[in-house]
Amino acid sequence: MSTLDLDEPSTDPFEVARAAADHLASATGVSRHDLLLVLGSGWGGAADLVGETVAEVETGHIPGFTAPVVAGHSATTRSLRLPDGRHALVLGSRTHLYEGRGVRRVVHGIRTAAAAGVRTVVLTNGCGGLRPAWSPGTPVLISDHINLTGASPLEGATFVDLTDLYSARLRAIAREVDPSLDEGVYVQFRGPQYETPAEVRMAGILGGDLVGMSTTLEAIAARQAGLEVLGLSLVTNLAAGISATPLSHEEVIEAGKAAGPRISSLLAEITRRI
Ligand code: 8IG
Repeated sequence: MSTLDLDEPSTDPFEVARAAADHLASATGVSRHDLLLVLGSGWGGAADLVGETVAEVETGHIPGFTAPVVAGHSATTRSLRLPDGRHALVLGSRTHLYEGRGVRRVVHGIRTAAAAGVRTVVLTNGCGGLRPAWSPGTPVLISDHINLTGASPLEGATFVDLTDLYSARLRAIAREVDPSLDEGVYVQFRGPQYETPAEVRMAGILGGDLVGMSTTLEAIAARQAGLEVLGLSLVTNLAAGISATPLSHEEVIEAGKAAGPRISSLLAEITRRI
């Protein structure tokens, strides 16, 4: 077994992350990065206004990463140069828990970015909304989360404080950019099936506003690594039972496309200020 095999329990995932960061540094020619942007469903084109692409790397070639499985997700990692000279890594795809490849793979991008020098991460996703006022295509700031996956990226007795996990400072900056942005609590289910209407009602009773299949494990790993986290959800559909129509992956892709221009400029402007 290679010492870089994330599936091997004796492997140190942080060592694999350092190897991935080394690979990125040589493949991009950028020795340190400042920010990480993770692009979820609907956010694929949103990084184009953030900065100038310095290099593009096949994600599957980076140690510890695997090629994505979800249609509509891209498989490259980009290095962007922001107008002020800072460097951002952009992950155009993520590994989801429902893929069954283990939590280490789900958070490997976060740990790699941290090893590459990143101090701030913007986690984006497409999700279902519980508030009828959030029509498909509405961006929402994540204020907190409820992790219903039963999983954690932390191994052993690793006690990490999650107070203010979704940085109030970064949320305030986002609201300076767009004062109309609402905030909500993101509830992660394991998926890959969407929720039943009863599960959506449960999420609402528990204090949730958004339902999705990503983000919380990455946010936890980011906090463990000492990163500051901003979470941005794009409500691509009303959660099951909130609207009368059934959910479809096509609807999700369509809402993402329609919201493209707004969320692109939103992400660019926020990234510039954080
Ligand atoms: I896009 O309604 C998208 N992802 N769990 N529920 C869950 N994940 C989602 C949803 C949704 N929409």
